[in-house]
Amino acid sequence: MNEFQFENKHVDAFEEKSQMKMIFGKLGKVFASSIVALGLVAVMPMRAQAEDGYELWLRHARMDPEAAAFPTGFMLDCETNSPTLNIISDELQSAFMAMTGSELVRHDKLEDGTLILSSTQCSGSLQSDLEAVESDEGYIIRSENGEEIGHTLIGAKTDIGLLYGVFDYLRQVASEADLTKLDITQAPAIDLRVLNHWDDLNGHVERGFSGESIWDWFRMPDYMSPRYTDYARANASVGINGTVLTNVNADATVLTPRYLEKVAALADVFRPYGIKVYLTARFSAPMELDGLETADPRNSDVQEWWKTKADEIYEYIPDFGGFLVKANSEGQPGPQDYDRDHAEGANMLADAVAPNGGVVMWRAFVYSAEEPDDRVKQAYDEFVPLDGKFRDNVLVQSKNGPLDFQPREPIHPLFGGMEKTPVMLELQLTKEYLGFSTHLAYLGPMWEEVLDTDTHVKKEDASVADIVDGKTFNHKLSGIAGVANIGRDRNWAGSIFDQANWYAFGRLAWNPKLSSSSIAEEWIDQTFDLSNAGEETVLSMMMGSREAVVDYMTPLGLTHLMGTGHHYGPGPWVDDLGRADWNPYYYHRATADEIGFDRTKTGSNALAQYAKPLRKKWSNLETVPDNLLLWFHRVGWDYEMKSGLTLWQEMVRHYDRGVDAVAKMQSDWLNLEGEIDAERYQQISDFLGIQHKEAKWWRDASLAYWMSINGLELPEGSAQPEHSLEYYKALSFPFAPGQTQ
Ligand code: BDP
Repeated sequence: MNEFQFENKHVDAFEEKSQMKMIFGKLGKVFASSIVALGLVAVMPMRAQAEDGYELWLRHARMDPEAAAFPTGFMLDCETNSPTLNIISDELQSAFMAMTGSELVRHDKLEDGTLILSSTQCSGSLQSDLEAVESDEGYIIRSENGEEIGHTLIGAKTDIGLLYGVFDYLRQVASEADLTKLDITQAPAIDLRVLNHWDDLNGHVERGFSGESIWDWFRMPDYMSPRYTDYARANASVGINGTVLTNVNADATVLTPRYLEKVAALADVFRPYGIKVYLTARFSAPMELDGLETADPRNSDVQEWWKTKADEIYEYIPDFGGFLVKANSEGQPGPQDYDRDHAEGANMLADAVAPNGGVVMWRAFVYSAEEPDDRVKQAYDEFVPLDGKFRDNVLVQSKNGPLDFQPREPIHPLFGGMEKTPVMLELQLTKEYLGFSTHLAYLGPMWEEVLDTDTHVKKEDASVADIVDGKTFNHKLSGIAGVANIGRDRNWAGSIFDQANWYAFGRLAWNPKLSSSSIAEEWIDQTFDLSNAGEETVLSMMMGSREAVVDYMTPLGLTHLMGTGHHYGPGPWVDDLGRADWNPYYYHRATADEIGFDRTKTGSNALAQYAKPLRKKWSNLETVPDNLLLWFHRVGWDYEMKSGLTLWQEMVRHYDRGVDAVAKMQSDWLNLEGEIDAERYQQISDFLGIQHKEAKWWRDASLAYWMSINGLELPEGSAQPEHSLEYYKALSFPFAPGQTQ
């Protein structure tokens, strides 16, 4: 029994909780607003059991038993059994108990209203029904309304596909779909849907803002926290099928037997949920662990070492997924230390895992020891010449933009730039550059913007989504990675709204063409029990939240202005760090007359890395969107914007708009008091308070700095910064969380 089920089985406490939910929840949507309007909230009893967010989107709130054609029971039409099938039964039963208050009985023969579950794997049947399902992980959900008897079929080729189908079915229930008219065929568009944990073996999470690592390495494998099961369950519920357990800034120790035993224990927990385990490989591991003199990929002892190591790993974990590697970047060892290229390094590891079906995810986030003329050009310059040289089981993993998970970047030119190599998309769920876990920033719209961007490398549509899912260049392998925002906080992600980023990552990894607003709606449906008006409010807060962050941090294509090291708060003035491209100044280059980074032909010509239509659009001041202006161009402070305002006036307008948007989120949230359980309501309220304070800090400090450079006054009606520039410059945060160790 896991913690979710434990809570659900404590029916007494649960009943009381449910009664409250019935007042404000799905049952009471219509009545809730009138109760609030009548001022009756004050006399409501307090909830016996507060919600703290642990249950994520899998709370299975109580529903009106009359409202839907709930199944009368379920039947596992299977000849064999498996741990996954047991999970399916438990999941269905505990979900229906929570939602309806009564048991979903297990039938052994077909009755009216039965939910029938079957997979080719467990019954050998259903083959023809599943012809349209393109993947072993896909499924169908079909209402079959015969003359006498109606039932719903959930079918899949594998038990894991069936588990995904069951989670989808439960999502349909939560979103109040008509359960008598379901006709769903689903298959994931992307093969590898992987979380990347930047977790160190000592429990620290690099760029983690939700507590320590959930991996309790020290106590494993003798103590396996129930959280690991809950983690697997949550991932499976949104289709995530892989997890890289360790930091890309890797520690070779995880490859030693003592740790492999722990990794194997985790893999055992995750397996029935369809989740494979991957590890980060430190390129110099043969030297560190076994005293080899070199890690040169051309050295046969080194090659042999990796083969033996890979075989050893497969003894512990027969379905080990493979390696994720950060090499020759930010001081990490790699093949270039021996004058070899990325392909030689990646191929050596690929050869080691290939006999057992493993893959290598080789990161393109490279940052060489020498200063480039423009940092954003480096990955393309290093990787494109290697296209065609990688083994079949290598994917090149690229961040969404060419710099580093900024609030807004153009797409990375590697998407479309490499035809023969599958390029995997890396997104960052943890909000290193978007206000940590206290700022509400729903990242769905940002990822949608990236996935929808047409790379123009083909005549027909070749959006980033089409490249990543392998269709544009017909790749057999495809993948997407999300840098996890998960830690040991009770609510997992540091805040309730950060759970939505985990959820959205999974849903987009399954189907990168989904809209971020439909994903947000699903998440809201499952996370809160709101009136229709309440749902609308939360949806509009979420959908506008990322743009608000862009506005108050890095408007109009500005980028990388965050405080040094920890990336907390503004530091646009920083210009004295050891290397030019570590400094915010490098990215804006503001003088009394101009601001921005010229990436056209007259500047670094980074634009040459994009296909012609994109290059033309972004090179031209007439057609470049305002939101990328200063990323690609250097213009005067008095440059006339499309709005007719000067650049300076427009910039100030954006900063003001960002702060106002947070104030609006605060007041919108206040209106929801009483519709949301006290603990989650209060934390979100407090976090919005922090966000408002920090948005204002960002605005004030940035404007104070820009004014010190351009000597301009603020437009009329715009408030002066609260403090002097010296005040903001003097702030220091030695203990800000998540720093690199
Ligand atoms: C940067 C982070 C750093 C990571 C690096 C990476 O600040 O902690 O190690 O990315 O992705 O954004 O390798």
